[in-house]
Amino acid sequence: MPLSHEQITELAGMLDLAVLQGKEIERLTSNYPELSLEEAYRIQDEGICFRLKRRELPVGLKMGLTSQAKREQMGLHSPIYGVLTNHMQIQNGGRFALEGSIHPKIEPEIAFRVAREVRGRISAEEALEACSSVCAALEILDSRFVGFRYFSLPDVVADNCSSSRFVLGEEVRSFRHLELDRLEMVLEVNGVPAHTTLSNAISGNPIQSLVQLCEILDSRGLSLPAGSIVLAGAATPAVALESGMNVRLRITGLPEAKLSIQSAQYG
Ligand code: OOG
Ligand code: MG
Repeated sequence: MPLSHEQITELAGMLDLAVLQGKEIERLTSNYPELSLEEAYRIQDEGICFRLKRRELPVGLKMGLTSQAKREQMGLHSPIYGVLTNHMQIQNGGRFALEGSIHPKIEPEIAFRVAREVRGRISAEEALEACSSVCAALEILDSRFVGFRYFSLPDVVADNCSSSRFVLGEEVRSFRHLELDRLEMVLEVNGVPAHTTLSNAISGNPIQSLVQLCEILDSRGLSLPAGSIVLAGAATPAVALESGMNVRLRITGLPEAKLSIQSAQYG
């Protein structure tokens, strides 16, 4: 049976409370095994409305499950998107306190900023033309579901694709010379490489994530607003965060993104 608007709002409220309290909850599909992807995006939309009511501002979108590495890590197999707000952004080189998180992880990404509104399906060339800059990005994930595992695609979509925080490296405006599918990406923890890969791990070419995002948005009758930042999805599996970690993402031709992880008591 399709969910009523009241049920959609109630599930969004449960997830929102889990974020605010930093407490994990049962995956939604254990009670609603027939939850559809379409309903899951509506739960996500409602969850974002809660944030906007708290005066958070939407700043962009994130693609998820765009690399084989991530699809294997999560056992889920199609690209999905979530919404980013200003509250989720941490300045490059800043600190992240673990208190309030459930089971946070970090992952290496590439981000694009789109200069103009993008409406409808677009080609990779059109996607590139719409971008005003590219940068290295770190995403912190924190699933609201028990153990950060065994959830389905509708669960994770409803949970705004496990989004928690993100960091952007300095944005590069003259990027046309970069071969976006051939950049080396090194995720370092305390100066030691944790994962190394090429940027083509992300959708074959990270710009394809933007193409896919526009496709999903179009299928929902939505467009990508001018000025949005778009995370293209992680290139490697995510790494669990621990207090004291210094995390750095180095990408050929792009300024690095970095972050230090702390326990607030000692911060
Ligand atoms: C889902 C979010 C995936 C990515 O970059 O692939 C994601 C998850 O791993 O819980 O953000
Ligand atoms: Mg991600």
